Amino acid sequence: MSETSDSPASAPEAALPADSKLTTTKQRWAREGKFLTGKATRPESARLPPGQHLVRDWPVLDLGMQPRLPLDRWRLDVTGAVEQPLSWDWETFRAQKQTQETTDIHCVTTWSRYDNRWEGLATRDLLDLVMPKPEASHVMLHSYDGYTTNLTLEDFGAEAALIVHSWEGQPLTTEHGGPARLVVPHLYFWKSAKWLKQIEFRTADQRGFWEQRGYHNHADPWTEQRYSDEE
Ligand SMILES: Nc1nc2c(c(=O)[nH]1)N[C@H]1C(S)=C(S)[C@@H](COP(=O)(O)O)O[C@H]1N2
Ligand SMILES: [Mo]
Repeated sequence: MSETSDSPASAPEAALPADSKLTTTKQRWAREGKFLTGKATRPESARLPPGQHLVRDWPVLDLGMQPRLPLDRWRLDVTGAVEQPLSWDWETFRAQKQTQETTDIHCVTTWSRYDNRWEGLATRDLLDLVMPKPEASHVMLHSYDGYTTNLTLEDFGAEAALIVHSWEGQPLTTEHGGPARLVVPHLYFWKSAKWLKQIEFRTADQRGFWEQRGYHNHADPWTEQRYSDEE
């Protein structure tokens, strides 16, 4: 790296923005330790969670129907315990700040797939826009096929979680949840709702489709939270 005369030390201080609602929310999260995933960097030898095997193709799993959403009829609604509910059409969604992440998929049916390059809106950026109310603790994701799945606010806003519209530089196909799906890479893949329609912020937890049918409420692959500890 070469030295430049225009070093940051000699540059004038950038003016700090005044305290906005947004920075206030972030400061509150910092105080409360929100979104600490406890994630540690793992050696490559520990990349595959227990009981999983690696696949190269990308299996398709759904409830037997794949809704086809013309982009001009697509909407994403954010509802419930937020300061700024919103209803986006496709253009507005695509105009949001873009983030790329390359992450692994871990499906509860024991396949894992490494290095999926996603692009979309970071859930953290969505949180900044909608500003969850202090009492918001969970989200329920609602999909165009009637599927639902639930997450804590912390898991929804995790570092690498995205609402994606592209995979490997191409628009997400219908079978994999396009126009847009959630990807929450640190949990089993059933938490990553395809054909995303509505994100409902809630003040209490409620189990989603698979969570009501014997799957674990949290879904951490590293501790094999596959099936429910209930009943
Ligand atoms: N809307 C919707 N999202 C869904 C599902 C579904 O049936 N409907 N299946 C879940 C399950 S069980 C898995 S393993 C993944 C599968 O995603 P894929 O088909 O892209 O591999 O989507 C999850 N999200
Ligand atoms: Mo699954």
